[in-house]
Amino acid sequence: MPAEWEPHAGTWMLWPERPDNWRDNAAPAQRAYAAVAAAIARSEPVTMGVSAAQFERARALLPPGVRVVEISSNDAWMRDVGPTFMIDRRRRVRGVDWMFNAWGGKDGGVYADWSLDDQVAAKVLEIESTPRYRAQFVLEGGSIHVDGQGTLLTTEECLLNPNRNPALRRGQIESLLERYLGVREIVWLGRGVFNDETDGHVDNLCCFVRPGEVVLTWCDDPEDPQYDISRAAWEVLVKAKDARRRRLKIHKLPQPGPLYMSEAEAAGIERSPGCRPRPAGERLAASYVNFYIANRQVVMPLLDARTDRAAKAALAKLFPRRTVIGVPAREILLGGGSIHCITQQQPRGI
Ligand code: KQY
Repeated sequence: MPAEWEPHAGTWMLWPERPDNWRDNAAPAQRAYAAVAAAIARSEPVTMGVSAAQFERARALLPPGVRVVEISSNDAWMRDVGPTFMIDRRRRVRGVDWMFNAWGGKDGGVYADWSLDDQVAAKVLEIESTPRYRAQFVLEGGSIHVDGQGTLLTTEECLLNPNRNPALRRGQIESLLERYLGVREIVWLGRGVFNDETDGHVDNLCCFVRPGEVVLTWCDDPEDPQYDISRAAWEVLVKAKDARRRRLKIHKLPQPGPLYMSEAEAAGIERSPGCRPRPAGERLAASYVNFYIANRQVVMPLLDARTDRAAKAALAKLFPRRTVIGVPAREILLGGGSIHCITQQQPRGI
């Protein structure tokens, strides 16, 4: 699996629509997704999958350069339901199609019917005429990060959670990751960001910025539950070695907030029995680490006026050869994720 900073043929996204996850009939979220697509489209092709019902609206809100194709889905998290694109030894692009169970199935999953989501990866690969490997293994793209040189980062909270692959032990999961993704070294962090409904996806906590270097969401308030989580991750990272036996350089990126769902925001979300409730006052799993590396840009979430500027400056230092673009992302966060979660890179092969 190539690293995210390697050249992309393009980016895939899905259009948000369901009113029991996105407030006000998803209109504010759609504007936020359109802004993310527009930012990425400045440096690479973007394809948006939309339902038939939303085709005209999406087309109208998205820049003309964004390709809009009809793909049905249960929600709008291409990172997790899309394929994981691979490059084989002959530089040909291939796609892994993981099983998907809405972040935990009947045991804590976010919604009850994920049958359309589970077909998204196959549909993307059909559109691209890219050979598909269907894995008999539940995994979401947001639960892994790689350096493109054989190292994978993940969390125990997610990958060892019995609501994903209850029959598999740690060693078996490692073998499957090695086989499907071509990695040799797996760095297991403990828990992900506090109150992350994905059961601690690593893409909200920590990622590689280049081989041998990671950025970790950070919190200096010992009263905040994120304090211990970030320190525990740091302890693991400081002892870890990557696939080339290098020690990792760890950059800390202070978290925004803490941020919470407001009364007005919660009031705009429809309640439905098949979908996780989003009550007012709930702590949001906000993190600046959930950014996306596009061909010439880093697209980062703007979440908190008090900290956005410092976070953007920190990312600009980490990515000196890319322009850092901030996109307001609170509406995406209200639905349970951020910019990395809604995007999926397709590497350039031959
Ligand atoms: O972390 C991600 N990759 C996705 C977040 C999805 C949240 C579901 N509501």
